[in-house]
Amino acid sequence: MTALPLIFSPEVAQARRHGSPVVALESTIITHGMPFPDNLDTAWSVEEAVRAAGAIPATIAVLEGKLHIGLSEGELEALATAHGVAKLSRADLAVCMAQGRTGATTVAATMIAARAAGIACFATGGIGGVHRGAEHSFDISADLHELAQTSVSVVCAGAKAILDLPKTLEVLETLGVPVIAYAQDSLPAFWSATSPLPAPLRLDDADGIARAHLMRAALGLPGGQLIANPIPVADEIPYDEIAPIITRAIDVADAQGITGKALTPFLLDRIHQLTGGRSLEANISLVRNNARLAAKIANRITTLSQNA
Ligand code: PSU
Ligand code: MN
Repeated sequence: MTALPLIFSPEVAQARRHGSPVVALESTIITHGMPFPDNLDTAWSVEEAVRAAGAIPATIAVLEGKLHIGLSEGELEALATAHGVAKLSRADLAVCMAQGRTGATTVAATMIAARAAGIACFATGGIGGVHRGAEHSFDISADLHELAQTSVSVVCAGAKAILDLPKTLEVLETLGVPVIAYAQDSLPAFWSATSPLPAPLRLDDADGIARAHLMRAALGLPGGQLIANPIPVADEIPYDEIAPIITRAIDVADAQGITGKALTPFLLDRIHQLTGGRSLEANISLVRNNARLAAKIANRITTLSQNA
């Protein structure tokens, strides 16, 4: 049988030996979600936020066919400056690895890697979801199906508001994925701390989220939890303010015929331009905020499972 080529960074390898908490981080946000050099600065500062909150960061990517769990500074920098890196989801992860190629992992692929590495908790910015017009395009991110089958708790800032949020919630409910707002009733919407939609579930601390994670395992339920952590209000772009900008960006994407994997990166980039960089600052703030919460959850999961 083919052995899985996993490579742990030294600090992740040490955390595994000591049973210390680890937080997985994705790499598509570095290669496709932000421009250089903000992507690299963000990758570093997000790793620092995880360490400061008492866990070890494991940024995940495929480098020359190997699945890396934790990247060195040099590897991070190489990814952040590379052009034309593949964006890997469940469908293309194995092909990329078998061919010895390099690719960045989306939420779906990062969850697969995290589970393979025994990591329970993962922080990102926003997950993929049901795109607007999906009734015509059928564009529904593989992230949603991954959440239904891979047992990792994913901390995000809600689904990106470029998506159809009500349809995204419906699909998550159909798939049996708990969508848990952190310490508020409203569903956060990425750049905005609140949205007009109520969140299906609410938990107010990391301990409660960790207990729910472990209870799913005790029930034998496959699949993860989606934790929707609102962006700090000081950094948000209110929902009513960002909504027309999103509509403009989607109109441009439609006019240019942008579809498939290219759509999410295109829209993020357009919105960064249309907001004069403000949405990028918000994006950086929310990822760091998610990293802090994920580290707390990872700590509680570790402590509760060691005392079980
Ligand atoms: N969140 C961000 N920036 C990103 C993404 C999420 O703040 O670039 C990426 C994630 O990797 C997510 C992917 O899994 O976008 C979703 O892409 P798609 O809609 O093509 O499934
Ligand atoms: Mn898609």
